Amino acid sequence: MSHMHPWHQPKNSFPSCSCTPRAPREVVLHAEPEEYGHDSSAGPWRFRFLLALGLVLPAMAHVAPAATPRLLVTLPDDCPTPDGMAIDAQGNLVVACPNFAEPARPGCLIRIDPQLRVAKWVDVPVLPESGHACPMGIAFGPDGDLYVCDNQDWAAGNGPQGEINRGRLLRLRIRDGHVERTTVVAHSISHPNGVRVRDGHVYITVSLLPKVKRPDGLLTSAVYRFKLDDENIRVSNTLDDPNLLVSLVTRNRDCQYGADGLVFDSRGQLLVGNFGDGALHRIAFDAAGRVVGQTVFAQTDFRTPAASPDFARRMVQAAMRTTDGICIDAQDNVYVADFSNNAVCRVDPTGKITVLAQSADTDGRDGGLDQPGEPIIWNGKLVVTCFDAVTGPDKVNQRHDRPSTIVWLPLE
Ligand SMILES: [Ca+2]
Ligand SMILES: [Ca+2]
Repeated sequence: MSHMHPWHQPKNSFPSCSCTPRAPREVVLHAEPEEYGHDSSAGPWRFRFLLALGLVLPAMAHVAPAATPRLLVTLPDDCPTPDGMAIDAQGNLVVACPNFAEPARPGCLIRIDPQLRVAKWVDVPVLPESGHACPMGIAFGPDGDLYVCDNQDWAAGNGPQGEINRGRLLRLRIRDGHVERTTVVAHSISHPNGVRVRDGHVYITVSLLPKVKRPDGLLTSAVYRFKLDDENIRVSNTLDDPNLLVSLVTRNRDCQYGADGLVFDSRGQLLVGNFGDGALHRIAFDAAGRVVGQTVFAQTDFRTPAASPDFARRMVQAAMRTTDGICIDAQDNVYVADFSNNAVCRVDPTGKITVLAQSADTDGRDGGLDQPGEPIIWNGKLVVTCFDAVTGPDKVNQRHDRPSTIVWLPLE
């Protein structure tokens, strides 16, 4: 499954784990990008790993009570694949539904009010050439317009090598249940995924940049930044794009999928999940908004190759094996959807990882984590969408199944 993003991974024969929920584990690991191992047989890397393991094991002895995820809502048929979320000015939770698992259903937004009444809000305007829209990350701007990552062709790709090059960043003005105005902020984007708005700019992650070729063959992904009022910017998906803020490399050859969730901390630093590496990158800015540094401040300790016979057994024991959507609390604790492990983690500002909850393969009706895609803090709860669409040997999720769900965890 090397060089295949999660969607493309074949249906797997991975046996169900029986670990729901499991006791949280804490892992402390600080790593700079150059410390990633790219070859499990490499001597220096192995040494560093053993060194890290020696630091990690004592920390793993700490076990806190497990949180039990509970069902928040069961979603209507309009939304078989819930993903990104945002809270509107009235306190409703808005959920993006790219509906990759059931593409005949239009990509839409649903709205959940504080009384947990669920209703479809709007269909997202389609790309005329494709006839569909696939909203993933969403974020409200200061004027109430909603910025939407439309990841057009994630499931199949649309370019000669299966690459994706017609993703869009949309800005929607929604009034009275209708899309009153649609602005294409940027287009021709390869795999737009997460979005955040801050200080006059909109930031998106682009999880795959296959046009960027590295000598080592590793995947490049990126964060792009646009002005809130930008329109019709064509992105080339190369490192030459003026709107490219920072690029990331994903070192894990078994999961070549890069920049995903993103969020700003209280100091204005941008945190970005590097999905396949199970890592959180921290990007610092100067007063003028220029990038002045990128470090990895938290990363999984999991290094078992997918070809290893005990991969399936060990993968579910890893903390923060993958990093999908992320959110943050007022104390700068980051909450991470570990998509591949059916788990949710917390990373404190020092980089300490705690697995808060983890589920075995589930259809979701038990309130379990059925492939968590994104967390958000809403009305005092940690609310998590269950994407429930991707399978493969490295995924706990075995199948897309009803019900489609959003679950919650208590915040400590
Ligand atoms: Ca399900
Ligand atoms: Ca499932």
